Amino acid sequence: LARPHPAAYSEPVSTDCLFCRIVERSVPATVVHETETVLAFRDIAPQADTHILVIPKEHHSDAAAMAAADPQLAGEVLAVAGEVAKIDGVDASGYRLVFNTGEDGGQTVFHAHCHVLGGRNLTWPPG
Ligand code: DGP
Repeated sequence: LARPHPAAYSEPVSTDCLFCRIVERSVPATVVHETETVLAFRDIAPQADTHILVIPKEHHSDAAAMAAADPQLAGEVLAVAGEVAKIDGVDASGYRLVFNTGEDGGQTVFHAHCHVLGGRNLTWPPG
């Protein structure tokens, strides 16, 4: 039997997911911007003056799963990333968008999120 497409496993809310808790406001966060489908809030352990996480409100385990299940939503996450860079005033100086994915990628929270990092000269390659 063919296995269902991975997108078929995605759920709007995952009961044991920290970022789903932030979306429903049962865990507090400093919200920077919000749309009907996307939430942006400050990272609890900032790695730069600007360090904002942009997440889909719907639960997807990582960026690839989100893009496979709902490409428009992935685009909305990117658009909000650009908007919060403007809100923090780093759009002119430059900033970095990062989607850590899986263990080797350094992902620790398995709800898709885009890191928006800026406000300092970011080195390359990352660690
Ligand atoms: P990653 O390692 O790419 O999965 O990034 C997860 C990020 O989430 C990490 O930079 C720290 C941040 N984080 C973890 N717990 C919380 C929390 O409770 N609140 C906020 N605002 N950020 C959190």
